[in-house]
Amino acid sequence: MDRELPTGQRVAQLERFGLPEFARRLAAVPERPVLTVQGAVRRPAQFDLAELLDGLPEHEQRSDLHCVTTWSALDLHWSGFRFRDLAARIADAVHPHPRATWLMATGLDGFRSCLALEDACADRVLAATRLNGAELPPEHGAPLRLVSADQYGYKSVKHLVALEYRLTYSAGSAGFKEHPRARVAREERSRYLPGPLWRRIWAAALPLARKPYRS
Ligand SMILES: Nc1nc2c(c(=O)[nH]1)N[C@H]1C(S)=C(S)[C@@H](COP(=O)(O)O)O[C@H]1N2
Ligand SMILES: [Mo]
Repeated sequence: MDRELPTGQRVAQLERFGLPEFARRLAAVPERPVLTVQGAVRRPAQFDLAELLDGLPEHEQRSDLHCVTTWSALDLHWSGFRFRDLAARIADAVHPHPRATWLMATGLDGFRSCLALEDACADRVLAATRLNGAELPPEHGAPLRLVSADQYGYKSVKHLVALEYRLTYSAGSAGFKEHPRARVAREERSRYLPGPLWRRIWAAALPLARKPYRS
């Protein structure tokens, strides 16, 4: 677990969450999942996910999930692979442009988030296949999800199906409400307006934001 709760967060139980428009888009996990990699690369590719992950060193981590809307689920036990190990294997095959320093990740439901390659390849970033000792459940991102422990939850894309290497940042599904880096320790909730202001906005909006996921 992380040592203390970041500024502006409150403890909550883990439950399925996301942007309201994705609440009803929980797609069935395909029988043979694939990962498409394109963008600023020499050889775009579509990988069979099982083959792509085969033989990568397994990795586990206990970390908290901090949603930008001010809730934090504590001490989640994720396992899978270090995202940087996966990225190295992918890069060997697709040959990214040397100045492609951003990665747009897309989930099966169409949710997108853009991470700095540096953030995606940091220590506490997993490509997770298991949660709390069991197979990753569909509501939490089966078959594979990003878990970026030091960034707000919107960077931890569930049901990962595509990666696009990019030369520049481009906002994902949450648009202006996202921050390119989204570092929790710096309260980078959004690119515009300071974190403490967003904290108040989100805390007030949270009951409404949860509604589509609870009904
Ligand atoms: N594919 C996908 N990934 C997503 C989202 C989503 O709606 N779709 N929501 C993000 C947000 S805002 C948060 S806080 C976390 C929530 O993860 P959970 O549903 O496992 O609690 O997933 C993130 N990843
Ligand atoms: Mo979130």
